[in-house]
Amino acid sequence: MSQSKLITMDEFTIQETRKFPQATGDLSAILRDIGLAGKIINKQVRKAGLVDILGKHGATNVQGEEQMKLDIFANETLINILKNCTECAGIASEENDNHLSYEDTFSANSKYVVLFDPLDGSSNIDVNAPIGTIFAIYRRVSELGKPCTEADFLQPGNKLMAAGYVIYGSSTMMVYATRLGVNGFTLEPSIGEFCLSHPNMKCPENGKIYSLNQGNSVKFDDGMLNYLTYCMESNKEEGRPYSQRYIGSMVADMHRTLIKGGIFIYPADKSSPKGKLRLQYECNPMAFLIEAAGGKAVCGTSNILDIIPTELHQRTPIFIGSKNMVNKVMEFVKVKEVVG
Ligand code: AHM
Ligand code: MG
Repeated sequence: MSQSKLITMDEFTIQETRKFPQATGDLSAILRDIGLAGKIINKQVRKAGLVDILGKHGATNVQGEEQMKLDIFANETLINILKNCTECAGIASEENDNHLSYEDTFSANSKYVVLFDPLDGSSNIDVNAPIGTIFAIYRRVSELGKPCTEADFLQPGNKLMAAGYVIYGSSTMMVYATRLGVNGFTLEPSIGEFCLSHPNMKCPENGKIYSLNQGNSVKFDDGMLNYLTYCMESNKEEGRPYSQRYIGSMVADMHRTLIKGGIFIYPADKSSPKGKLRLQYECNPMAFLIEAAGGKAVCGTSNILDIIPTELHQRTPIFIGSKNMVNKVMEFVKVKEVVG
């Protein structure tokens, strides 16, 4: 990135906002604050390998403060930063049973709510594999001037205003989608700014990688098993057998899927009939983003974004990625209804 061409995420979002004369810039303020939280979380993630030297999580550090677990640290960082953001009325998080409505006069008049998984894939911390923060931003449906309500957080994905993730990988990136498209920003550590590095990201229509926890296949139904056979079958013209890649960190698996194409799957199985991943702060934001990039995301027969949520922490099976690969898997797998 040549310095003269650097566009910071802040500059970019403001430029995008100006394309709409009626836009107030409130959404850019939230994206900026999520970016700020991402930078603070990133700093802590980068130190994670040092905890054995500097003191284990849960132990007391040299200043006499207790070391916080990284996922709790990430959660508190997001909650506190968004509380200070005058545009955010409240949040819901994977780490909290219920939504949190910010009880101050500014927040009561704020138009947006944010849902997040503060540190997804946290079981990967120990092995230095990528992890991430996933976020989803809705315009609230409850009355302005009053605290936000659960209904604000139970909107379907097709009502999202923006969504994305921060990936703490070999570099740190923030990728977010609005209805205008998907853009990726790489953290330039020397200036502490996310800078536009991946403009107008598109998920290739076809791919050659399937990504799932194949160790669970003893619990899969026939549709899924037949699809796996299809992926592993030889067909030169169609580029099969496909490669299998699975990091076990949704953000990392989705980042690869977005850039290289492919399909990421977390299906329902005999022990998890509703799948594992959470609709509101894992699947919907990723589905919104991948659709904005030209890809597709379904729970079986219907689009993820059309599911009407009934619970904050509800799960859904997910098939997401390159459009043609998702269409193909739908020929094999049928999941009619996913509720709760
Ligand atoms: P988490 O929110 O507890 O970290 O769980 C979500 C993670 C995803 O990042 C990943 O896709 C999946 O769980 C991996 O699950 P599994 O270990 O069952 O393959
Ligand atoms: Mg998670």
